[in-house]
Amino acid sequence: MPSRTDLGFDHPVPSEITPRAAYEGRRRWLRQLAAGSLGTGLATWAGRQALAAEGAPRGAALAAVKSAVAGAVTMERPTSRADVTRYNNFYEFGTDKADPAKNAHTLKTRPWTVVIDGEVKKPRTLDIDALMKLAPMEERIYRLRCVEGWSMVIPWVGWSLAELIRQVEPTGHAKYVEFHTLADPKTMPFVGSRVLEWPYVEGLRLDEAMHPLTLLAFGLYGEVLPNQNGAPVRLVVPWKYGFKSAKSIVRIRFTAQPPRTAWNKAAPQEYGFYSNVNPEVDHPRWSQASERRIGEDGLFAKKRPTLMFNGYGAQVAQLYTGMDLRREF
Ligand SMILES: Nc1nc2c(c(=O)[nH]1)N[C@H]1C(S)=C(S)[C@@H](COP(=O)(O)O)O[C@H]1N2
Ligand SMILES: [Mo]
Repeated sequence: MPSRTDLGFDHPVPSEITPRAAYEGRRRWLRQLAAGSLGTGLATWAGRQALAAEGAPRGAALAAVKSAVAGAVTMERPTSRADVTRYNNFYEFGTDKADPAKNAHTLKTRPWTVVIDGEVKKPRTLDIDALMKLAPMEERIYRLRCVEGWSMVIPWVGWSLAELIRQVEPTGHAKYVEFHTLADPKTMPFVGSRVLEWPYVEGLRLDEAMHPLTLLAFGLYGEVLPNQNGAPVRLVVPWKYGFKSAKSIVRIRFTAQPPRTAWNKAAPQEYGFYSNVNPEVDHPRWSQASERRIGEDGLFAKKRPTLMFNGYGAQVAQLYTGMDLRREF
């Protein structure tokens, strides 16, 4: 992102979380395990992985079924829960990777409503708990590639955004979907700072939003989302750079015009509307040909080659046939 360099020496130091909070979180987790309230299958597997690593205090379990969507489960080794919950970009809570884990405890995720409006026949205002019940939770293990040149593998819990879109019935004018995120200066210390224009807004073309891989996520590692990862609901678009995956969403608006998005407004020559992962189109200030996988970033670790569409080309390339992806980056 424009304000930082990415030298690879900014990996967070061990947890800022108090030992007591971590300890209590783990005890609650063990009680849930003993009570058998963790659901079955992958969610439980993810829970055990979570137990093995430090990170954010444990949240409530979120049971999920294995996803049947093509490409939804990579066999690559997931990034540790500690890294997923401590190495974050969430500028509302600060611009250092360790800031969101330190500061996002102030985010209030209940009550929380999401407004769905604009070019739809059935606009709705949904309480977060009602929204969560709208479709069965699935576990999706996706690669996440940040535009800064690093990547992770994250086991998300959620369901395809398409499930919601079908229910609200977009009108014939709907061509884009806009995602508005919370901008609350009382709980978000960096809202008001001039790094970005707030609220953080992202957007997709309607067909991208309808793609089965586009996920509305409510959890990770078999638990509700930690605040720093965008609780209580965020977007995950695995073939696009991470900044498209807006956190802490409060409004989903269908529009005829292309949305003005936060990073595009801040630096249009650097961050295009599409922002598909593309190793052949460099960022003006660095190459996008390779990436470092968080957790593998020792001094002598090799970078990994970045894959077109972050490796999801078989599923999504047809969305872009006929487009010049250098021009429409
Ligand atoms: N509201 C909001 N959403 C956001 C961001 C942000 O600063 N604010 N950062 C984005 C960026 S740059 C990335 S890489 C991902 C990081 O998600 P993670 O911290 O859960 O890995 O969130 C994205 N969503
Ligand atoms: Mo990012």
